[in-house]
Amino acid sequence: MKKVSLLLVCFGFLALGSSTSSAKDKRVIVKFKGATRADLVWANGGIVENEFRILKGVSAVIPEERLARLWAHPAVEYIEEDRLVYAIGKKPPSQPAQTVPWGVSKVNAPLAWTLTTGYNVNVCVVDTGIELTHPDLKDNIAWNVSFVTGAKTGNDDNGHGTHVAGIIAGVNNSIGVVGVAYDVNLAAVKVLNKSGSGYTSWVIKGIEWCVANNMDVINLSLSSETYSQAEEEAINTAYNAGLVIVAAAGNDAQTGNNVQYPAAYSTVLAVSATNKDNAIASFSSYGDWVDIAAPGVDIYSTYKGGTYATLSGTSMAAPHVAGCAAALLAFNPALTNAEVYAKLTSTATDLGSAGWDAYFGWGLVNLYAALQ
Ligand SMILES: [Ca+2]
Ligand SMILES: [Ca+2]
Ligand SMILES: [Ca+2]
Repeated sequence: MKKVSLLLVCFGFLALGSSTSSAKDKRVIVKFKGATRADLVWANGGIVENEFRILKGVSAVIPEERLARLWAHPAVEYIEEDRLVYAIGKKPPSQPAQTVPWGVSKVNAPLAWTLTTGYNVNVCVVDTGIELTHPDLKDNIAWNVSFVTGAKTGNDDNGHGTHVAGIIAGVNNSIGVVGVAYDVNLAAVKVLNKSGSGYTSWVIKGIEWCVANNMDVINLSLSSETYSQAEEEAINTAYNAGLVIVAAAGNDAQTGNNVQYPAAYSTVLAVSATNKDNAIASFSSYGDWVDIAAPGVDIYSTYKGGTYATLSGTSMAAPHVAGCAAALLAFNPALTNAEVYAKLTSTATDLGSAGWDAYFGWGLVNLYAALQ
């Protein structure tokens, strides 16, 4: 077995069983004035899940943009959210007020938000999944799928992928955090299990899904010290299909600084981690394959259980760059992946020794500069 680790702490890469659903669909209860008209739900692109006998209505999943039209139909009495109900004492934690995490500010995302917020760009988080019900993420999760044996959906039972997703696209609302590109469509692609490990074959299936489903950007906050020809071929195919592929450089600086894959494949943008003072993180792997740097120390983001957590790792650095790539693509959809790589690296803020170096690559990613 090939071991792949999450670049947060050390973790290992197996597949099947998949499901997809769109969270931009809404779960609703539809009550009718007379006889139940399930046909109206179907006619509006919805899926009827239950027909009630106790009242003249149905529960359904329906695209948000069709709700108004359905409600306007004379046969419909009302539509309400199919709200979550909790066992007494099991309410989710109350939500903190929204703050902008330091890393999001450091890459100049807030300055860029008047120009782009990532709208209409599709970003695959190939990881432990994303918590599908997280109040600060759910509105941005458009797809979920699992390639982990025993896991049926892209829901995150670990926490790592949820943290990564919040850095890219925490929702801009009144709670929690806000992501670098808070209007993208996220795909929760689960390839790592509850303990944060998975087989290379699961990762390959995840990348295959991203290509088959017209994704624009893939974030890979995972790694292995062992080269895989199959994984490299899958990533090269994704690159040749036009996708931007961002990977964490690894957390191996103090434990051998071995070359890390997939970061070291030539078609991948490899990201090292910096702290608040723009110094390289002590754990951040370095080498001639590092392309760019981003915040990765003490990063506050979304976490499982509807909560938030502060974590460190190149796992946290890569999604800052993935978010910048998505925002750049939303701003200029004509850019190729090679042009996105070139824009981000040529406009990065040089750190360390002059020009490219093995710690920071071309420097600290700067979204606002990349848009000029
Ligand atoms: Ca928020
Ligand atoms: Ca590279
Ligand atoms: Ca430099």
